[in-house]
Amino acid sequence: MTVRVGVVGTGMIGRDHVLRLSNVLAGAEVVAVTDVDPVNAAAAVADLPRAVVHPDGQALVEAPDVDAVIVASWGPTHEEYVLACLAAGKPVFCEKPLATSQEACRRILDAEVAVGHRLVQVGFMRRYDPAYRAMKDVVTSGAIGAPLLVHSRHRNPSVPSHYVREMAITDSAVHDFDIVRWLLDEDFVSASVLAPRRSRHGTDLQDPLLIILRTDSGVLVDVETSANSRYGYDVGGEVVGEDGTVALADTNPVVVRREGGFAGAVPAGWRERFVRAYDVELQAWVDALAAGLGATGPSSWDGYAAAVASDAAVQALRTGETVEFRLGPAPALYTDESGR
Ligand code: NAD
Ligand code: ISE
Repeated sequence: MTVRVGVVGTGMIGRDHVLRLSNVLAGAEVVAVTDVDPVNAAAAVADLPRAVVHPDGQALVEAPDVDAVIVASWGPTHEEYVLACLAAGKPVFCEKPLATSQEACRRILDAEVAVGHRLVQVGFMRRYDPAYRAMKDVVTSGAIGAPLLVHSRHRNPSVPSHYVREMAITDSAVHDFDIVRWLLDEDFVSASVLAPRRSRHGTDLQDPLLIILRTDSGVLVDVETSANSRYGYDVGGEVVGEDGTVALADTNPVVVRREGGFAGAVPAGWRERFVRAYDVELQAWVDALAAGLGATGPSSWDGYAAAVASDAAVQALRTGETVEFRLGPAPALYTDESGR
């Protein structure tokens, strides 16, 4: 069975997903796209003569030949399209963040629970990255003992012009919130934010930031975000346990030695660093749909959990205070692996 996919938002990652589904992955065909910029949408499917450019997201979701939808438009538009997919009973892969506030994520949760089975997968692709997976295996095996600290480094060489101050939390650090919660298999209970003096590259951003979270069992997590590291896209992570540590390794096919030094390359951006993870996450989504499942992988609950941490961190940034919070119990839909 070929899954017929419609893509809402054909910017950077929307276009990548169109290409990925069309040229790299198996079992799916892009049959529809839409974007507020129709020229952009048409360009994304220039090589796919059968794909239709719809006037808006609602029309795409309702199109009878669209089996499933990818939402890759700007974060503030996600809620509307995910709710439309739920209303139409169609599976939806929503890029992170699931929505830009915990209240919006709650509305999605409520709608999905009312449907009665999972239909939403959130684009937390780090969970599909081989290095993060190997790291989780070590943590879960108990080899380093109980985790005590986590260091998470998230440096972007530069960011688009629409990236504003709090997006360091809501658009970037949400990845760290999700991956650490997944690595440790526990929830956060507080957030505070420290800001050093501003990078001269940061323009009007408060850049960089240090976000400190505490988990339920008392693990301290620091997330460093930078929007203007300049030198490359540098994502790092280390879990410090009672008996040892595990860290993401710097990987390079080659190391160059010259003029008294040695060097390897830092990835240029998220595309390069996580290319394999994007492929694996989207293939897993397509395979789940072909197998008759509405969704597997990161759920609306995971999107909600990240939004709760994000909202707390934004509040902490604004007030300078430590913000405490509790996630509460997940609806049964999200504790059953099958999502049914
Ligand atoms: P982008 O600005 O390049 O593209 C967004 C596109 O959405 C634009 O073409 C814009 O015209 C379109 N759009 C905006 N509002 C719309 C609407 N109401 N209906 C239809 N189209 C609309 O941004 P991007 O970098 O591709 O990011 C898109 C989403 O993907 C964001 O949520 C972002 O956080 C996420 N993202 C995730 C990753 C990842 O690593 N998982 C990487 C990049 C972006
Ligand atoms: C971008 O939207 C992504 O999701 C990237 O993975 C992340 O590293 C970047 O900071 C975000 O802006």
